[in-house]
Amino acid sequence: MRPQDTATREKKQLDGLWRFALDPDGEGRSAGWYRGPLPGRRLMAVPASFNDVVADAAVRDYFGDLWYQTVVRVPRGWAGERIVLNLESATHRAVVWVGETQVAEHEGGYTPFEADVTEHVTPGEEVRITVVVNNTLSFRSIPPGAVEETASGKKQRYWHDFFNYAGLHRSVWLYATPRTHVSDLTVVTGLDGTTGTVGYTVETEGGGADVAVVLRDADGAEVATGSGASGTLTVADVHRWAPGDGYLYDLEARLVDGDGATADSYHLKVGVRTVEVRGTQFLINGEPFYFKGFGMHEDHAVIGKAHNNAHLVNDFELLEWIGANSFRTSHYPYSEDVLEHADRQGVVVIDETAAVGLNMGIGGGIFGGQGYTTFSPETANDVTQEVHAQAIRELIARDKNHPSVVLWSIANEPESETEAAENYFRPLFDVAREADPTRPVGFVNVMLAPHGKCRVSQFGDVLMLNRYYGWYVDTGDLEAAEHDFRAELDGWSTDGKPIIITEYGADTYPGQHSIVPEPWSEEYQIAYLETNHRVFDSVEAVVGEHVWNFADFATTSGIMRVGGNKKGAFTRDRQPKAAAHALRRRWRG
Ligand code: BDP
Repeated sequence: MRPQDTATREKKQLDGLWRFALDPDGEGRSAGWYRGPLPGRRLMAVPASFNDVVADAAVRDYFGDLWYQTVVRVPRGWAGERIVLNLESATHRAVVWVGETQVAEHEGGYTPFEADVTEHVTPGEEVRITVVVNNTLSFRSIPPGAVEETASGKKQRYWHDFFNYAGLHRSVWLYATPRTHVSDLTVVTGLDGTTGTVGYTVETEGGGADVAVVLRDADGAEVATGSGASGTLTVADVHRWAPGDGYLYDLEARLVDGDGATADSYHLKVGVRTVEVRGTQFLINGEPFYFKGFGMHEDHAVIGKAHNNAHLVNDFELLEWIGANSFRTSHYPYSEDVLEHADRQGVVVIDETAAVGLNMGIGGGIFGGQGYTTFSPETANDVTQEVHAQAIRELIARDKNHPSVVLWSIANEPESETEAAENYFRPLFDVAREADPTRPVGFVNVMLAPHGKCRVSQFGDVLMLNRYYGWYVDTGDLEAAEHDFRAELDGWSTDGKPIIITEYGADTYPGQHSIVPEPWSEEYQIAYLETNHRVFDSVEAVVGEHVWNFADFATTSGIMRVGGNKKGAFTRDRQPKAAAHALRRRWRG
């Protein structure tokens, strides 16, 4: 649960400039760098990816341990409270010390973790917080990678097509709650005609207390109350949460002690809506929904994958400008601020884990990965599968209450045409469904595993396809692309499931023009999109189109990439290419 300020809780943000040190010899842990000030004088902004902040290639491409440290005064008013240290993310894993005591350890770069530090801090006094982040990717991490020996030393390799930005990308908090407190809250909403239902479950820690809940509308008027740790509230004439109408109620969960006083209070924004897959339709509130939008990235100059509110608002403004109603959090869980904003704006989200690049048939776009087998005892194995399962659980635990989230994507373009892939993925779908029985689950299929060959799609509720007809295949030949794409979709249509085209796109160098549609030109990007759209419009089971990508983004160096991936409708600094205007015409009508 995110840190909050409520009648019983307080939070203190620890963002700012932290001490920062790279540890290329890996000596910091054994030398106990957490016991005192970090060596060196370098400072680093938190939140930020460290890579592009420093003007040095050795820093940008660094992998291994990197250390962050700050000193914070614990508010004196927190005496007697439970005090918690919360990190919204540390990419890709971290160990945390408060003073000289290790308080937390976490694997996975995009989900939050926290530690009860009550016993290690004194309200009113300063305390040193040290975090060692490690950004190395291996076959035991999600996403995977490998460290290889080269003529110039060890190099980090990975098979996903975006730069391995790392560090403390999101906020760090210290917060206080009463000892007896709400420890989790789950809502499931339903509709019965004009009546809405809000099923809730409140979990408590730290002692016996009664639970009371109040649901208020957006104006603050009470619309339903309940008592007990779980129950169902009903709302007559409910204002539904719907695409384009991010109406939110406020659910307050209160713990009440023996004297009727409020022991703890926690608030959750609730959007009342339903999601259902029926045949080839994707229904929101019982109505067919067509996804229009993008696969996105958390990616900006200088700050890398850091969360930034100005960029958040700007990106959503551009989504609205262009007429998008949805996006996918390709290829990792985004900051929870992004999901809260999607809730408020009525933007629909496909929420994805960081399982990208589990495919040795591709890499850095479409080629590469040679020299490895995806699934084997040495590469992705049952340990990897458990790390992956945990990534799914943590994603769902964090995002289960967001009305904007309508579909879980448990992986992007993994190997899916082999028996090993089938065995690896089957249990992971169960993990997702057990964690959330209310939303559909899928994974994103790559063109190397077309209809009839893919052995994993059978487990999904929805088919999510990334296809590059007219780019990686039929390059420059849009007539062949149209024919081949339609033929493939006719195959998938026989599965009787909704199809969302989760990626289609063409690299486009802004300012590159051509009188005939020539790849890389702005004209070609438009012609490519129009070709794809003709295909989608002619296949009934297609219920969505997400262009790859919303904006140009940073990648590793490679002969396929010119200053990063250039498939954006917008440039990296969010200026429209000609295709953005064309999409706007299609999506806004
Ligand atoms: C797909 C990946 C995406 C890449 C894209 C591309 O899902 O991450 O950026 O292709 O090559 O393979 O542009």
